[in-house]
Amino acid sequence: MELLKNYIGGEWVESSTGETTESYNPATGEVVGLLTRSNEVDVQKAAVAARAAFKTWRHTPAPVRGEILMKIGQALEKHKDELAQLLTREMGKVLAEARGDVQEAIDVAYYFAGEGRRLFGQTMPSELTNKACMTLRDPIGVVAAITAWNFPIAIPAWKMMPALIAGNTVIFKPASDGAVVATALVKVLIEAGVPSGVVNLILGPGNLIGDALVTNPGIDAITFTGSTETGTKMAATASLCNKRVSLEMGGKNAIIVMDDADLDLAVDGIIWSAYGTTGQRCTACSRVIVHKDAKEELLNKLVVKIKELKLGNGLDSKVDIGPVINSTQLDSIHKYVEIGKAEGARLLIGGERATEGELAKGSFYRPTLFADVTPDMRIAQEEIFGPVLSVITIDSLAESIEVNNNTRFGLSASIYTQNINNVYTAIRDITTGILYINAGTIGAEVHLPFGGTRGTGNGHREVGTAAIDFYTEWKSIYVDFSGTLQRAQIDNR
Ligand code: UN1
Repeated sequence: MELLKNYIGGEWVESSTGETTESYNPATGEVVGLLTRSNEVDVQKAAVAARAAFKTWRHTPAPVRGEILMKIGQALEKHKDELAQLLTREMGKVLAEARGDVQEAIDVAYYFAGEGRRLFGQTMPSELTNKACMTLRDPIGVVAAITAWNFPIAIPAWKMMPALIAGNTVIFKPASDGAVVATALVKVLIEAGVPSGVVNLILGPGNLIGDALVTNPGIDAITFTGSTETGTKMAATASLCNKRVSLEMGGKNAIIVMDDADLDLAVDGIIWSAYGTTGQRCTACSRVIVHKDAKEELLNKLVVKIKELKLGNGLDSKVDIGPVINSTQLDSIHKYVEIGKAEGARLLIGGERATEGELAKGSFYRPTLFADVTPDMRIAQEEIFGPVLSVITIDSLAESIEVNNNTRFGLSASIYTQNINNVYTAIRDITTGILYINAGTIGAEVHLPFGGTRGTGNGHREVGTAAIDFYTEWKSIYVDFSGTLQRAQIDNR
């Protein structure tokens, strides 16, 4: 099997350790790729290459950088099918969703290609005569993009496209469970004409190279999507190095279903948000907060739909739910199911591995539904990242909003209601970064800011124009054309 290497300064190179790791297909257990395993020496090489490329890339006019992003979008379109197939083989999501993952990267490439002709600064008057003021956006320098396996094309693109359009160069460190796809993505970037050193790929486990990426003095900023535990440690280290870090971490996203909701519509949104991508989205719905008068009917409808869901290999077009990413995650999900039972929640369906036939070869878990969950139970508070849904019953809209807001995370939320007053109360009082009305908790579009409040992140947003704020420094310019010394705050008083 071909060894997948690092891509540093325009060359494919083996890591300095000479060691390798494997990436497995979670549906079949087969090896999908053999990966080089880097350490801090390789990080240093990538940092040097990225710094060298930064000198010319930052002077490449932003509209020209935009043309390269346009070509990235076109190349991704050309390779969409093969990338999607590989993506399903490496991380398991069903093919239709894998195509969506690639499409999200295409969208973000085109969106930020256009941004190359904007990157707006501001002009403003001076308080002194014959003096002009303006602001510009400067790139930060070298950005390390540390990404998750659950959107192995979209999330790297979310980070790389705004970083590149702003004039930064990138060191891309994908999750090991998505590294084969990441390598294919880098090949597409090369085909599209990204110059040597502008994007560098470094493969290896986060516990070996994560720290080196954060502390290396040649790296200026870090953008991370992954676990709350890792991200929080990373931010602490980064702040000691005075580095900017953007974190995209956990979620405990809820769908509120009011007594006036269209229940069939709500059921469709809940099934898609909770069990789509096998529950492995930061935005996945893992809590339903239902009004007591709608509860019984909603639960009955959910159980009927869950029974219809077909588990299997995501390459099979009849399959609804693929595997979870690996056996460690399978164990972690099952541990939470045991915790839920011990806490007194009522297991309605699921709650076990699926092992019949071919499923035994992979990491499959049955879609799971708990009722009679109380807001403070661990299964209602902690991110499970799997197909496990907890239903909490409430008496009023005010209570539903309080329960929604009362977790350590704040990524997305949703409300199903036909009442316009409920809608606007929710818009005003729900404190997540993303809110859907009469739609599930997943499916964010790339031209709106993406991110969450509280422990989901650290105040930054991905995609949309908001992302540019993270990848640039504001520079304030004062041009004095008076020919005399003018002292602000003094001479004009
Ligand atoms: C994630 O799970 O980290 O809104 C990203 C969504 C997708 C992105 C999810 N567009 O569900």
